Amino acid sequence: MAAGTAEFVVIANRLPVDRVVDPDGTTSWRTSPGGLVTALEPVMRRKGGAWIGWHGAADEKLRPFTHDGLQLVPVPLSSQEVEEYYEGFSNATLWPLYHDVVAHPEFHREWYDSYVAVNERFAKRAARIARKGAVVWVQDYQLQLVPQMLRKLRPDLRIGFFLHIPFPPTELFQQLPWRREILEGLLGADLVGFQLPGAAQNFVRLVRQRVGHKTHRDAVYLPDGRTVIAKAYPISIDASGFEELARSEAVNARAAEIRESLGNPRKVLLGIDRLDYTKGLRQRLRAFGELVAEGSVTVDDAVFVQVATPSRERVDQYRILRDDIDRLVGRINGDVGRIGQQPITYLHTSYPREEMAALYRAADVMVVTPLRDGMNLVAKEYIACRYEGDGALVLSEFAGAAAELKQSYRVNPYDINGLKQALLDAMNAPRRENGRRMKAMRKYVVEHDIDRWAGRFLEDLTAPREPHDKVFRPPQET
Ligand code: GDG
Repeated sequence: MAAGTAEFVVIANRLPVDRVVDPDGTTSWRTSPGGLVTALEPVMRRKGGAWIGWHGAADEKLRPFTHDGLQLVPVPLSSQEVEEYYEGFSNATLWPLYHDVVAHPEFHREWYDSYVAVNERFAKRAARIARKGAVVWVQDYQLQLVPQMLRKLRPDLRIGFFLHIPFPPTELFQQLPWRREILEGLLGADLVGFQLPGAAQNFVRLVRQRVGHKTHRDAVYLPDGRTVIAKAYPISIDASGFEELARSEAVNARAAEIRESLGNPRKVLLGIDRLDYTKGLRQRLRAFGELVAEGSVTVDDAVFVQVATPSRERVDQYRILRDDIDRLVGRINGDVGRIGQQPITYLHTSYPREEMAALYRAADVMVVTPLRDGMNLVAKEYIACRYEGDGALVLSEFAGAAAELKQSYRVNPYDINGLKQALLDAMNAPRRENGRRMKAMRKYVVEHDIDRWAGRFLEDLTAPREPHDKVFRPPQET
């Protein structure tokens, strides 16, 4: 695409497309299903926007191309950068650190150097294609230095940043050897969005303590007269798209087939997650296993279907987790299963959206029990698919979604007894009780969908701003 032409630019670690190889060997691109691209597509088309991101293959340079009317700008990554910037600093340092250190974060200086180099590449690419005064929206933890880098190159741009994962409490964030660099990187944006108000407050407090800027509520006053706003924008889903899919005949027929092949149990419980140590799979499966072992639930009564989508398979912690879960499921099924009747159906695979919707339709109880999660879209997708107003959601209080889905059965996932009780409550509640809860949650999710999320963020990002006149306090030592 020609330099200086894009009026709206999205920067994300990945482009919203996957490469597919057809049987005859030719390759083509398919839009990857995801709320973000669905929400941003209309804005991108209207404004002649561009999306900058890695295309998913290491050591390959591609020219910008158009797919389905979207202008895509691929950023190359070498295999060493995939190891150090992506698998290393992003997924073995920042990811565990930002998720309450539920796994141990690793700090390596060469990983950070690679993170800086890759962030710089993304920033330069954006600086080249953005039109004067364009709006640029940077996504997520892999690119926290981009706002500052981009502002240096192009002070005329309006820059927004959204963090999809939690922002840690100050005590944990302080562990990061590059804490100040990350904070300053984010402060290059005009608007920094988080999933929850608490995360925005953590950020503002850290900026005050560590960088020494003046702050007031959600505003940070910079010495150059800029004001950075840090606020919560809880993300959501394409609720009507999911509902439409869920209402289709094919999906309902498939849902019936799924129940049938599970032996038509009284209750089907379902978990769908990327196979990630933040998602609380161990605790959830143990709780269900104990219920069956002690006879509170029989195999005719209930089965648990757990879909664990393969994820980050080259990162050590994820390999260990996969083996742990394999063993745990094997042990539970071995201990309490009967011939032809296994309490847990475990699927380590990913499915098309239609199959996901069929699973949501087939499930009486959706079990979402992360140890820490920015939002958790699966919880909202389940609700969108329950158009008859039935079904129940068991939801961890440590998922961002818990702040909104107040009628769920809320649990502390570390409390196995509490978890067992919540599963029983959700399974055994009268229909009317679950109906009342589900209707309230549906109303909320339908009203607060992804369009509204993107609209609110972009409206705040593009609102007129005057330079402030706050006195600058010199930065304290860190
Ligand atoms: C991060 C934050 C935040 C899963 N398996 C399949 C599949 N999925 C889809 C789900 C859902 C998405 O992936 C997972 O979203 P989550 O929100 O549950 O979790 P993360 O991937 O960890 O996402 C999270 C999110 O960003 C958005 O801001 O909510 O807290 O961690 O949409 O449906 N989709 C298909 N097949 C699968 O097998 N098609």
